[in-house]
Amino acid sequence: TIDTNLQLTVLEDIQQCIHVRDAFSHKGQFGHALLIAGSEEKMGAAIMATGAALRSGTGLVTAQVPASGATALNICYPEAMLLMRSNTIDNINHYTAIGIGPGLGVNTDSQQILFNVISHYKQPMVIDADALSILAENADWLRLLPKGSILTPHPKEFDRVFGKCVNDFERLHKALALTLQYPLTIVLKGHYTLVAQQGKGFFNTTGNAGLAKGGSGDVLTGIITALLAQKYEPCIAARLGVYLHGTAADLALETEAEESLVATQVIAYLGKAWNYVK
Ligand code: B4P
Ligand code: MG
Repeated sequence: TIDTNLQLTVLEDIQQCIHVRDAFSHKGQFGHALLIAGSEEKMGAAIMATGAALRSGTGLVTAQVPASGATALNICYPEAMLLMRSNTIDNINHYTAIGIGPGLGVNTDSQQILFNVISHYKQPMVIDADALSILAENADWLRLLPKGSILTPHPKEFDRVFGKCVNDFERLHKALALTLQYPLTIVLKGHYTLVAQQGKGFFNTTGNAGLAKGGSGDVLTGIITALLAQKYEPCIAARLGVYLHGTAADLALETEAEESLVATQVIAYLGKAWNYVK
């Protein structure tokens, strides 16, 4: 039965899949991540996704944001490059991964961007947050997503896209079944986040309730996009990303309580998390 396809992701699994960084390497070997995120009211999501991507190994990070948010992003992360919000993106396939959705909004411009991106981009991408809500309104677009793309819904977003489930058990089985139907990876977020691909499921074993706060999902999207940009296989990028995200939150409890932990600190602890898993 389908249940024999479930396993836990533990430290040894993660250690085995981490790419070694050659001493003679240069940034061109680690990919270029593009984040399409943020809106006038929700710039924080774009900033946090960008910061998380910068701390997850990719060579270059570009964020496409509304002009009103450019200064904030430049001040927080001068390492990132910027593109001003527009419905089309030049040379889109030159980015080695795209993450879309955090704080993007769901207006017609956001729909246009999402549709343009999924119809022109040819490599796996990460679809999160508002991009998932847009997809929920246009479920036919699921078929158009680049092969290998990763969806990162929390349970409410999952139900919005795939229909109401009565409980976690039904949601789990639906996620697994969907990955047999579509060439996608689904990251169903929660305490034991599930990564599903080709009918197989991997439960994460790190993280704590300090992550139950606004912004922590945006951080996860930045991490996974950066890993995809470095050519980690989608299922590995998702499992490693979720594991690192949870580990950063666990290590942050050295100095924080679950109550006081904030998403920007999860970003700050990514360095310790990487050292822990290597
Ligand atoms: P949104 O407005 O979409 O919230 P968000 O911006 O997506 O927040 P963010 O991106 O930071 O967090 P996300 O959940 O993506 O929606 C919020 C609405 O959805 C609210 O109405 C809320 O109640 C509802 N909702 C959210 N989660 C729900 C859930 N689990 N069940 C039912 N309704 C839910 O990402 C959070 C990250 O933190 C994930 O990586 C997650 O795995 C991790 N995390 C959260 N709690 C954790 C815990 N207890 N233990 C370990 N990890 C945890
Ligand atoms: Mg979210």
